[in-house]
Amino acid sequence: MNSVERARGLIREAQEVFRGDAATHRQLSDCLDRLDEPLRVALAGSLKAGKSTLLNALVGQDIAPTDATECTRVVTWYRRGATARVTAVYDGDRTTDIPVLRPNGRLTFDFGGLTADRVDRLDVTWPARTLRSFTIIDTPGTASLSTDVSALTVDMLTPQDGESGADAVVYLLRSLTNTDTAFLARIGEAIGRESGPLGVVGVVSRADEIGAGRMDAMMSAGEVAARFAGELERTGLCQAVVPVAGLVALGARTLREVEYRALVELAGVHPDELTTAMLSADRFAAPTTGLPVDAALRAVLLDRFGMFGIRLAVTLIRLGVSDSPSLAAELVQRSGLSELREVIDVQFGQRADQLKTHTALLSLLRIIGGAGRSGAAGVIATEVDRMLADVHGFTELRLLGRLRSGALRLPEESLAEMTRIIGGFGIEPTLRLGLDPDATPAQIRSAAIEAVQGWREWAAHPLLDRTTALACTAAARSAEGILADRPHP
Ligand SMILES: Nc1nc2c(ncn2[C@@H]2O[C@H](COP(=O)(O)OP(=O)(O)OP(=O)(O)O)[C@@H](O)[C@H]2O)c(=O)[nH]1
Ligand SMILES: [Mg+2]
Repeated sequence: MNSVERARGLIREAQEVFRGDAATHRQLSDCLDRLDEPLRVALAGSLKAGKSTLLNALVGQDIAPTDATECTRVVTWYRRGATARVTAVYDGDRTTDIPVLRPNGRLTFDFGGLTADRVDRLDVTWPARTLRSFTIIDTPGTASLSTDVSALTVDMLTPQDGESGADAVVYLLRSLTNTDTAFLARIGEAIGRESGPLGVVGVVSRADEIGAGRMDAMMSAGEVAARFAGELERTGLCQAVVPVAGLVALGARTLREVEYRALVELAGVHPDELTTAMLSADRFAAPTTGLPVDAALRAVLLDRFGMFGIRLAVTLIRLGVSDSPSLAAELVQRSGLSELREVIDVQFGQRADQLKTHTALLSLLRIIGGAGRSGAAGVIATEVDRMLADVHGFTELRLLGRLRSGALRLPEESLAEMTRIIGGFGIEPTLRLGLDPDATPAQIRSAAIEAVQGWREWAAHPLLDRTTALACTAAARSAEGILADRPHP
């Protein structure tokens, strides 16, 4: 029986035990239902880190207000629905529809007479494809651990009841501050229960602004932010770190023909002249620059792509990109969004069941009152604790975070191999074993046997410290898992 089914079974058993307690029974039903819903991914991070912009870029549509005052202070849930609709839950249990406005083309949610401090949550349903696989939760920026709004985000990520909470987190930051490290550690503790975070991906956000001025437009965001990403990886708090320029990505995914034509016109300007006109944003948007594109449209470009995005687009057009879909694709690739989507798929999408099971087990423990309970509930709680410690997928996720932190004493090559075998690049057996996708069952089997033996030998190495030896044992177990899943030839 796989771990989802085991978790379902335990929740049902708990329902039996709490048959007579309507409130607990309902919480347990919610817990069960959640296993069939899309994975809940929260976007968290410091103030103005670019969370809402990144959400829009991931969805490929403008659905989350950016820079707006009231709505950015409220936790907002984006779910898939047939129609676009925004509902505020306020004053405890009251709800009201919130109009969506676009003054000057900028999306805002009109709170009317409501103020952010009265609103517990905004629920947005939207007909967007990405939301089929993920429910995305946009959280208010965290300034420090002590402010009210930060507390809202912490509560959301580390829920006290069975209702809310995220299964995975994308944490955005522009520089690694103590607040960020403390916050990440806190999330890690809560989500992974002291043994390390489950499902946390770091994003070095607004990557186009890092090293601004010095930047060569053809450099990918990755190159610019790689050093910083390395620092974040060494904290061991995230499974992967990706630099992303969300603004460029969003602009690209929603590129309009009129914008494309304006960029083509700019690309036709003599390079020296354009470089001078683009020395600063003010200069670029000024009414009199002698540039072919009118000032209003230049301001729009600046707002939608930023200076880096415009420079990058112009360079790409000069290099021969000759239609708007190709330009959009190149920009998305270079913004880091493609890589982030891949990482989200590998770390969250492919492991959705495991992440959801993990959240469900923690909720179950909270609902039934933990292992201190006696009787039938105590037996269930003990079994939940055992599952949390034993489910190998959980171990793999915790280990993925630590692999890049330098905590394991293994050669670089073996670390890369360990990342692969525990599913760091995808959970398909061929990916784990580094084989061709069309490898035969016999090839998979023999490679898996070899991997089991190799990692067991490492684990038994007398000079290895305990942490590293345990990690090698975990890698051997991952390889055994591949063997266990396939019938003997
Ligand atoms: N240059 C650049 N600007 C960005 C990028 N992402 C966001 N911004 C700008 O940064 C500002 C804040 O962006 P938001 O997406 O609202 O950031 P947020 O983290 O949601 O902000 P709060 O919710 O208020 O904490 C806006 O002016 C965005 O246009 C980016 O990748 N590059
Ligand atoms: Mg925001």
